[in-house]
Amino acid sequence: MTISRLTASVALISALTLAAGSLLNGATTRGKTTIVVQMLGDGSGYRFRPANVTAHVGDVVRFVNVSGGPHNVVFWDDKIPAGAAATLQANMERSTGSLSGPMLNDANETYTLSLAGLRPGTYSYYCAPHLAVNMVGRIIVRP
Ligand SMILES: [Cu+2]
Repeated sequence: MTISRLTASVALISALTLAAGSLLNGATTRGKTTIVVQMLGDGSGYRFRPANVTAHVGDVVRFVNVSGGPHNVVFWDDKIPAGAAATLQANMERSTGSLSGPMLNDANETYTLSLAGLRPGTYSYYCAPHLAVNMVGRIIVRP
């Protein structure tokens, strides 16, 4: 093999390696994940379970009214990332007010919240009927 052909081969291998790297990076792109958070009210108190979840932009959080309802989800406007309110509000289907989700009155009723387009950071929320008994939770949104 001549030097020039060897150089060409090395160049080709380098190009293929770069291409493979790009494919691998593409393959690690996450799909949308649905995270379930239960809403509970029973002898152990009122709570979201799990109260703290870590998700990624584009994931979905599905709240399920398990017991002790009615429950809902309301985000504190000063306990979310700066500048995030408009997108969060737009993502809150059937919203009944500022950063407020609908009241879930029936057992097994669900509320689905998309995290699409949200700024990474911590989003803290509460259940309006049970804020006084500390029914609170938070979603940590990672890029
Ligand atoms: Cu509640």
